[in-house]
Amino acid sequence: MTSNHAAQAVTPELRLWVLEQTRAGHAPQAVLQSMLAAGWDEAVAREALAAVTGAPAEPPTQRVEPPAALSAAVALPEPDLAASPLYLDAGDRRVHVLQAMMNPRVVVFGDLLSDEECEQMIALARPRLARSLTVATRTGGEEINADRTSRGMFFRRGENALVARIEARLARLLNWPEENGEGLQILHYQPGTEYKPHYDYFDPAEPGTPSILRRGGQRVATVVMYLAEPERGGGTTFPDVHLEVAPKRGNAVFFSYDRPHPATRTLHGGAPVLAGEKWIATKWLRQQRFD
Ligand code: PD2
Ligand code: ZN
Repeated sequence: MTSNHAAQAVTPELRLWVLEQTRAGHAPQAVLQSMLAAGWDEAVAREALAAVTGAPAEPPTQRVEPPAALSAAVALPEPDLAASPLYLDAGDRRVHVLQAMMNPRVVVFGDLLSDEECEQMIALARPRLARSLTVATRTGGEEINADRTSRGMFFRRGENALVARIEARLARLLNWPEENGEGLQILHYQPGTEYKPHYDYFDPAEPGTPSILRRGGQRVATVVMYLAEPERGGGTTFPDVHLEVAPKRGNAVFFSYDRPHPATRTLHGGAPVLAGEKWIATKWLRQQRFD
């Protein structure tokens, strides 16, 4: 469906489109929203809807904002894959490019971290791990979050030489300022634990989101680095595209999202670990400086 912003009237094309949407079972309000988001004048959109449904056209009410999916896309972190390289120079390390998908934007890297770096990260994180707790809405107390059964901790950005080195490497690899990154998060999964599918961006509909966004803006990309591989299970899954990334030590999966909306197809989760232990380091990248 296209709209003519210069002279808007109910065209046969628009009428046909509304008819198809209605027959496909879409609610009149949803069809109206789609027309508004595509740039149709509200009075014309309501007239087209009325012509198809047979109901009298309702007068335009308050201004309806286009949905978030159609808000402007933002600049994103992105490795330079224009020349289809097998390796990328990440400053102090040559990183392997193993796989790349456009929609959702997902890139799998090999050998991003050495075995020694993985082991050192685990050793530094282990004494500081804590079980994720959330407020129980029913009791008001605290309870274990069933969607996220791993244990974790955060390093401050540049907290030690190893963390600083990895952050500089990621900034170079993804062409994104180090200052826009959150501190690295380390997670430890034991058999039976998982991270249920979720989005990493902050949901604009949540009341707490505006205050979170004041520090650094939205998250626009994630890098999950595998520090220790389980024997079975524990892949990073992208259910919308039926993709599963194997949690191989030293490898990483990068994905970006240009708007905080499921249209990015970046729903992802950590599959249950079936045997062995899985350790990851996650780096979330923000739109602006995260201080
Ligand atoms: O452990 C993972 O594979 C995983 C899956 C989904 C990690 C995250 N999300 C995350 O750290 O955001
Ligand atoms: Zn995630």
